[in-house]
Amino acid sequence: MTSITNSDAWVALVDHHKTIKSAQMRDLFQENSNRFNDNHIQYDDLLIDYSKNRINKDTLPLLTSLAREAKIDLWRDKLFSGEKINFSESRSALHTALRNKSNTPITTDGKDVMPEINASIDKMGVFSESIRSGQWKGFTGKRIKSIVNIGIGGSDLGPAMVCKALKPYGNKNIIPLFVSNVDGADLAQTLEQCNPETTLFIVASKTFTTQETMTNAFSAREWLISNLKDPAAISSHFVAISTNKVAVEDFGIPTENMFKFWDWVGGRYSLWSSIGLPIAIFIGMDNFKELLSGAYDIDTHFRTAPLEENIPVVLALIGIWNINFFNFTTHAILPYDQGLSLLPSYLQQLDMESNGKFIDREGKRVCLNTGPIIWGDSGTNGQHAFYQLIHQGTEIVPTDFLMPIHSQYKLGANGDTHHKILISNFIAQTKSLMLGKTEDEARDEMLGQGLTKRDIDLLANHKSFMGNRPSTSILFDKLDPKTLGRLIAIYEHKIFVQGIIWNINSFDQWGVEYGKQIASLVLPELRKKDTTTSFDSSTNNLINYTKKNL
Ligand code: G6Q
Repeated sequence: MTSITNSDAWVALVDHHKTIKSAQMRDLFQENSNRFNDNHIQYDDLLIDYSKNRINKDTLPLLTSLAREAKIDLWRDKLFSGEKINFSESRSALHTALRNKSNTPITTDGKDVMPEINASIDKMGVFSESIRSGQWKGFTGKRIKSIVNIGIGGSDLGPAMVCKALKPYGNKNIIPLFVSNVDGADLAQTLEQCNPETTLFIVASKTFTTQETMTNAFSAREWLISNLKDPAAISSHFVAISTNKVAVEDFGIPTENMFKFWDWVGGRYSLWSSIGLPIAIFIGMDNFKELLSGAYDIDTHFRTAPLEENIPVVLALIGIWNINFFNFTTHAILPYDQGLSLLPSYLQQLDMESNGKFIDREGKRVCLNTGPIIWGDSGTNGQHAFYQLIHQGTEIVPTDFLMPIHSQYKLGANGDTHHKILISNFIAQTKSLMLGKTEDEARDEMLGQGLTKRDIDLLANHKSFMGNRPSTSILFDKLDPKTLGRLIAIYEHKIFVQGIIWNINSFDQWGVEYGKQIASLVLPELRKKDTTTSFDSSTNNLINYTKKNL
């Protein structure tokens, strides 16, 4: 395939960029009073306002031509039909099958995956209900009160993020806890909150070989047995989610306590599968199905909406515009909802592990920037920390603001004191990032405040803001399971579209595998008594210094 940068659409965008690169959004808004109307998408209660990006009426049509040139529709069909588009691992990427509410057959390796998916959902439903109802008893006959998910990366971030986001829907008698880091502090501090008689461990690992997860799982098992004084307790307190039946059995977890998933589900796309078990236990299977159904809505929208009105496509194209034409290579996720405080870390993995790649599908080095650096924190906390750089730094950071119209919590007068303050902060931020404040405006403001000419001269530049900083606002009615499913699926498909335009495989993760591989080289050296000499001098000395002082 010839590089996308040689395509007619790309060349046209390069020309277009020359004409718009110095345009100021404040002028564009003044010139076109319909700018918001022309640049937003409404889908049910979701409102996507992308008008505060550095675009004009020609930009999106040119970008959608690029998407057409990259054959987005063809790749979209390959994704949904189960074609092995993750060619470097010879796998399909069938996370969409996990929420395929239509239940139409989807085939990979000649086999329809839907019957197994449906059976897995049923098994999750029965099990989660038995925990929630108290029918499932711990070894000493008590009901389960804490569920501890032991997993890392894709086997942790999704369920952790969703359980936090949907806490208002959670069972008040169950505490979901998540242990991921092999740093013993993580497990030890979690176990301090647990009673062995009422704790269920969910060991979540696709491979069941991941060093961090297995180390934590073995220590948790030891803790349980030493407290309950009987290895037979394992079957009442441990379940596993994995593709590796043999390793699960070897660990001592009976097959009936094992929840399956499949190698065609990538870790970071797996919260829809049995990896979502902690979610199902916490919020109940009906709510878990709502989450799936929200994602299914967006799958359908992604497959059917015209490119110009297609939310994941438009967000992806605006991202391409910012990254590849303006060279804005980071992207901040700023949820104005405390429940979504883990969304930036979740999307950091989803995006950076999917598109942080420099080799294209043909095995050649890419000649353009690919995945941006994703970061962020919940509003308004970020405002009192890193927004300084977003407003006045030398780096321009495109941002996504996410905002529910209604809070799940009613506080203050009329029950909305907190929420109105939160909303006003979000709106004020997007407005100011776009408008900025000219030096004259800063001077006038200070004059009005009664400052002396000397002080005004001193401060005028410091108190001016360049503005013209791109942001996209995503509004929704409230953070419920269906909406969260929709939001996650929007980002999944956005990332997919960008990967197609960059011609990279968004579904492998050799960088993660590399980390797993190199960890096993150093550990034996740390365990040896002799001085290590086999690596470079820095590595040898780090190992030897540690050994000497351990
Ligand atoms: C996700 C990655 C990675 C993976 C973890 C855990 O897409 O592959 O984050 O989820 O390394 O792997 P296991 O589930 O096999 O323990």
